[in-house]
Amino acid sequence: MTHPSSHVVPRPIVWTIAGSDPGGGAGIQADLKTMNGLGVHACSVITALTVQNTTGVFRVAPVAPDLLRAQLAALAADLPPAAIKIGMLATAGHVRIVADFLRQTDAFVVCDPVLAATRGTELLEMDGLQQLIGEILPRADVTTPNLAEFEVLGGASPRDMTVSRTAPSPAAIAEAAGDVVRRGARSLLVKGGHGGTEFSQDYWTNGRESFWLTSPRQHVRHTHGTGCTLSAAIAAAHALGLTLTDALVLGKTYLNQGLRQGDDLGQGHGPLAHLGWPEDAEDLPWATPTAEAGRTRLSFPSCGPAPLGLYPIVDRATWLEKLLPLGITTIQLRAKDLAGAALDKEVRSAIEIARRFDARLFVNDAWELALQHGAYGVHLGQQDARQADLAALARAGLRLGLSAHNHFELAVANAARPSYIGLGPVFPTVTKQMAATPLGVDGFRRLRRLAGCPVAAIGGLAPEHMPALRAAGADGFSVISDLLNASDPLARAAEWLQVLARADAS
Ligand code: TZP
Ligand code: MG
Repeated sequence: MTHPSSHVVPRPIVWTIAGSDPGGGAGIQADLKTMNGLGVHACSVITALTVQNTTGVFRVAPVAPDLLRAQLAALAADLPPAAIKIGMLATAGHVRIVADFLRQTDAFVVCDPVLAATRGTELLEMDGLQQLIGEILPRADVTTPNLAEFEVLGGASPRDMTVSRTAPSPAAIAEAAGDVVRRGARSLLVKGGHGGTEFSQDYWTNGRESFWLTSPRQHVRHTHGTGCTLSAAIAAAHALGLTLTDALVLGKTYLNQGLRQGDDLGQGHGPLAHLGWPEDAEDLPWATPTAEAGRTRLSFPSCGPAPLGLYPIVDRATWLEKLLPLGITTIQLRAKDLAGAALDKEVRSAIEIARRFDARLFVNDAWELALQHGAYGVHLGQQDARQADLAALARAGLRLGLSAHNHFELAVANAARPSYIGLGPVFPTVTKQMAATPLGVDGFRRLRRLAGCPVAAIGGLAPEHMPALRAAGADGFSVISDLLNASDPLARAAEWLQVLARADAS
């Protein structure tokens, strides 16, 4: 017998192991809303009943240990998890039961080390803390302390947790996070949400790599359950196929959306809004190597009101002479095989031709030549952008295009507020060796919505893809092989322009 409602591909299963919040703002209830909205099947293992509302936590009653064990066993036998989010664990005994269970699963694990309510009510017994550090953190793919919890994980006395002190410096956070990782944690996301500064800055490290995620601080009253929501979103996003770093970006984006759109329920700190997969570029954080860079975001000029349109990528300036007369308004010179004087000559020639046709020429990689010769813009991959002097390009008024193919790279690009983003590969491409799996139209649409600037689709594009990609929000269509390898590239370009005109008219 088939169930009419059954999904073709079953949704991934994600567990939350946490405490119940009858007010619906935090704990199990926040986790279920988050996971459900992001499109996974959520299971809940309850560690404790709390009595709380938006004004505070009044009672905590851990469930009997055998009940915790039984819930885990029942779910493991029938609904095994792709990812697990761990929140409040209440007692050392509960920590031990969960740690034992984690040895039997290879699920992705996010640990939100809930130690006390914001108002100070203890949510994990003191002897549970050492167990959490010793047995859960080394198994959790990421642990997400707020600043107070972070200091306790680093060795501060838990009694100091609610004493508000000045926030540690970024350097101190990075150093202390490195220590916690060296002592066994797999990776840490130290959340800056409780600080008092203009930005909310979170620091992630696994001991080898690190970055900061920054968003404007939102001064809102409904902040109950932010930690639960973030960790639940990270677990759900990973279960849906995002990498850890993509899931961290998606999690913060989800949280920003909930903070921005929440309403003030109750007399205290009310719940966030839960609105499903985030779709507003305003909510995307930006990723930078340092906290300082996160507070001094760059910004590049717009490419003007005309859509990027058909955007060929060519290896020689002579292509501009052939293609620009057709009415193409955006073009990129990507002469990977040239260097030195030959590249200089090619860049100058392309700039001169583009000026004659009033076209927007982006120079790939050779940003110093583009700057020196006054090109319209520069296009850089993620690796090249790290080595280029982006501030100098911004000061000189050049446009900037940046490549991205996932949530994390979109957040990296977002730090520079580029003129456009080249998003792909959308389809398999033979032109460039790429580790990334193609986004497809749906993946493109999802990422495109979070980009706060025009987006050019790239990778394996052909004219027949244009209507669907236009509908998915593509402003431009970057193409190499379909055009340049065609038997008659100019006829093929004319065909592209016709399909584009039809897609725009419909
Ligand atoms: N970046 C992502 S895909 C790609 C680049 C440079 C190659 C696009 O070429 P094609 O031949 O249009 O697939
Ligand atoms: Mg490059």
